[in-house]
Amino acid sequence: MRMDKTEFSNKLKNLKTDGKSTIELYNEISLLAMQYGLSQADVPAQRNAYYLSMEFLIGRSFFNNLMELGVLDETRELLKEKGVDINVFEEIEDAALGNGGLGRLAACFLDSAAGLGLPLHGYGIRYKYGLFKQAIRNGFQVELPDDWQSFGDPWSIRKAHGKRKIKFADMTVTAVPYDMPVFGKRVNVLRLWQAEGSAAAQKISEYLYPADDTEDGKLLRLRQEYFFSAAAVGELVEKYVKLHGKNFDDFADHNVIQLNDTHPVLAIAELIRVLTTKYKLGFDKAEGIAKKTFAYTNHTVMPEALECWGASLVKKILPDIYDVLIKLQESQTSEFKRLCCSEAEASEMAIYANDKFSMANLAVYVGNTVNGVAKLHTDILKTDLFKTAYKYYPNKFQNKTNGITQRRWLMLCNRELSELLDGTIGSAWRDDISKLGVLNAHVSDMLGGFVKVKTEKKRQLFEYIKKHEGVYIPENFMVYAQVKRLHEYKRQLMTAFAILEIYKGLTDGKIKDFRPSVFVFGAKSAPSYKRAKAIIKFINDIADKINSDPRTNALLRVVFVKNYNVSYAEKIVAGTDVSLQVSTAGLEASGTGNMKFMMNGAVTCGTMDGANIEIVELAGKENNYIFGADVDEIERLKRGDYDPNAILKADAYHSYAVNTLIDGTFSDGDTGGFKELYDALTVGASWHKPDHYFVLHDLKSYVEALLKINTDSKDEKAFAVKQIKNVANSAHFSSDRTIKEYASDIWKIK
Ligand code: 26Q
Repeated sequence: MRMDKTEFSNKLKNLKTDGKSTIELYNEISLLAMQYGLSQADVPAQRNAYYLSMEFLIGRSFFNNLMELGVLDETRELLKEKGVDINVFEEIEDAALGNGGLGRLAACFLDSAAGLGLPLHGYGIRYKYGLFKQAIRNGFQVELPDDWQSFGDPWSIRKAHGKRKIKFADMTVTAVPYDMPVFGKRVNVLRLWQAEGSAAAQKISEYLYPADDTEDGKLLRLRQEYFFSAAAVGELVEKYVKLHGKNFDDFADHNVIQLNDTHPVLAIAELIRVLTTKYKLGFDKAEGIAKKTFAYTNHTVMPEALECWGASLVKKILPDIYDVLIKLQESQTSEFKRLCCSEAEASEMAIYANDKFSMANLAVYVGNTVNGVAKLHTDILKTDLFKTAYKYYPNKFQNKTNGITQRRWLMLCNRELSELLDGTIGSAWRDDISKLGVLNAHVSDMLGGFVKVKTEKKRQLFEYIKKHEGVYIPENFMVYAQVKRLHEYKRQLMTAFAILEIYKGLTDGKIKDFRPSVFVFGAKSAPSYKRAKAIIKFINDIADKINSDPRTNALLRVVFVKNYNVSYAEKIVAGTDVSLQVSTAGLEASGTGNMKFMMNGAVTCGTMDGANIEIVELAGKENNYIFGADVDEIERLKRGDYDPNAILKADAYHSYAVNTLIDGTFSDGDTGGFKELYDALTVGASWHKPDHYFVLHDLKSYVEALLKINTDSKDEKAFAVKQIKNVANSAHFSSDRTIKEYASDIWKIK
């Protein structure tokens, strides 16, 4: 049933709110908006791009969808008339079907493609439980199930007639699609598959990242990856046959499939399997079609995050896929012979080696393009991770620097700044983000307004933190934030040490005239990642100590926000002055949080890593704070005899901070976690040298950068200029720009 805007408004006006719970209202309004939104659905495009991803970190759909449909303000007003504050819907939990940057990127991409009117659709898994909810007990992370569907799921439609059978050697699973429309200039679809059937079958779509430290866990993850890849490929082939018949010569003219990291790479083998078995194509022909259809994005250079599958595991549950993979290996071997690769080169690029299948090598071999997600990252792919492949297939490699959607990450999360921009440069930037650059000529016009907006967004953030964490932060405080997955390479531990050094400097009088500052952390650790969990405990202990010390707590506070998620991020990015992006150079592929902060007018305090490099290139080094070793320096340190213990001996402040791990200042509750962190820095472990993320090497320059920021910020106007310059040059980091590049250089869609 079609519904136009007037009808939507009338229905909303007539909505009875009395006596209804928030959840009831949420479902009713959402369903109304769905009906209205789906009335705008388009005719299918001739050529479509599909984004296969294990994660879609959508967050809350309610506000975003109403905004995309152009009815958010009206709904807010109408509800107000009825005595309902629209913010009550903040009670509705996020759909956290992802755990970090890769999943959030997928969500931003879908938003941008719909916004630009480009036919890009998503395929993923409809997990029953999203990323765990994080509680902090006694400073430790505790994981609780995230039953996100308990509020209802009005933004999805179950499409029972689209269900498919997915066959494993030991069971058959039904994949049932749930469609989430993505509203914009076009209505695209995110299709998430739910596993149904026996209890074992249902398990496949139960959890995001089942623990994979056991054989059973690995098996389940393999099933998940094949499950949604096969459902997607099967559907695309069937659709093609319906429209164009069984001649597959044009398959790649109508479909392009983007593989979001290595997790969906089995889709390649599945396409070849279906074409060769069901439609009797020759292997070479099927391989040729796959080579035209798939493109691969790499999101990490950390070897442990590149998916590999044990050959016996694959053979056991997916014997036909095993056969295809072996044939691909044979075809690869003959191609390498033709190309005269050396044996060493061939084994480096091999799909099958040491009884394992490398999903990365498979994706590089078959992928029509291979892309990194920031300039430096793509360079590292070319010169390091995939250097041999780059030598033989240089034309496959491309860079596509990540982006974020300004609709969620500016218009929605920072209405105040958005309205200020309208008043300063007009509202054309809302339809064409590249117009934001106009602001460069109006920085001084915006100074006063900007400071007011920032102060207001900080006030809102502090109120939220008070409500959720019980920590009070006085209004005049500067905000430094480090929010991201917890990982050693991201170096939250280095920030913890820096805070301890500042704390000591304040207590012993070495640091004077310090502008009151709060450090805000938000991070979830993988449940089995012991060191990351110890770092969370350490930060929470530091927060307790500093916040309760009357000598310093008018100047310095620390908050670890629990259950950091997309909705929390929306508050934090808007209310932050300084964005902390301090990964070891060469290891953060891009980062996207850095872009969100930039767009909301925070300066970056960071290393020359990932997209930070492009951020400071565009916003100006003078408007940001870069410190620490760059990639070349890190390479030299790795080759030389880097000695963190010498640094510790020479610097009393460093040794104070690091020693708190073992001198009884804090207690890890006899878990041994703090000692383990200390040892990782000072003696190393069987798998790594001491301090292999170079925390101690960069710590001194980090503290100096933080103190310089603190001093600079006392000139409120000069500091606001830096912040505004960041906003003014952030258009490049809109995912609209990124998606346009994918659409023209890789997907060829219009
Ligand atoms: C691999 C094997 C086994 C189990 C899990 C995994 C696994 C799961 C998730 C490996 C990697 C991920 C997630 C990676 C991720 O989020 N990467 C981030 O991607 C962002 C978008 O491109 C970048 O901005 C970040 O720099 C990058 O860390």
